[in-house]
Amino acid sequence: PINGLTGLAYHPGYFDRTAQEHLLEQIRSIVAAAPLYQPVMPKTGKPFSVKMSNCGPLGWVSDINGYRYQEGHPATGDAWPEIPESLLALWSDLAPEAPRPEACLVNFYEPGAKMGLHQDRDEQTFAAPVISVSLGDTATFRVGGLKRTGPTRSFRLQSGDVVVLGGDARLAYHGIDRVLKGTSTLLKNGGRINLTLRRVTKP
Ligand code: MD3
Ligand code: FE
Repeated sequence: PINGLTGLAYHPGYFDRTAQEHLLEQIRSIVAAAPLYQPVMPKTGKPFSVKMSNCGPLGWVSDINGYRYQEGHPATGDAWPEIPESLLALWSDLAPEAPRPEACLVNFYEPGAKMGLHQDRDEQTFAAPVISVSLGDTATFRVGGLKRTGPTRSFRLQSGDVVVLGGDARLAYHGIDRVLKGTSTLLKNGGRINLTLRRVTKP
């Protein structure tokens, strides 16, 4: 357990290179239909350094008005593409008891992008875990406890790694400090993709 969080399960190398390439192809088709966009912070309008898209019936968005889940792409209004079968299979494997995921947030980190310490609390239920898949360059991931202040630990997430955040880890503070350039050959131009599968509504 990291920071005494028994609900955090780390699965290094869950996806082998072939499976990573397969997932990448599916993400390319998702972002062809639902283009990556640059979200902004509520109130301030400050842009995120991470670009985002989604698949699934619901997608997580952030704009000047707030954070929320919605059925359509913020720029095109189109429904999000379906969650690929391989990601539904991942969810069934690692969270067999949980109701099916409704949202898969696609985060794209160009070299230099980061994500500040935050909690994921825009969902209507925290009973289901969040499952994270990392692809491309290695990132330094930081996880703390249930309060913003207090001890944190950091560890590296490599291409193909999966993390399940359930139980007491579900509301832990976490963020991405940095993406380490040149650590993967999966993405031709470097950078990192993170996928997070989420249950949004109460089953
Ligand atoms: C720990 N994404 O999209 S994934 C996010 O790598 C997000 O893009 C990061 O934080 C990324 O919200 C981290 C790992 C992760 C995801 C959800 C968590 C860790 C978590 C929820 C609770 C605790
Ligand atoms: Fe998060």
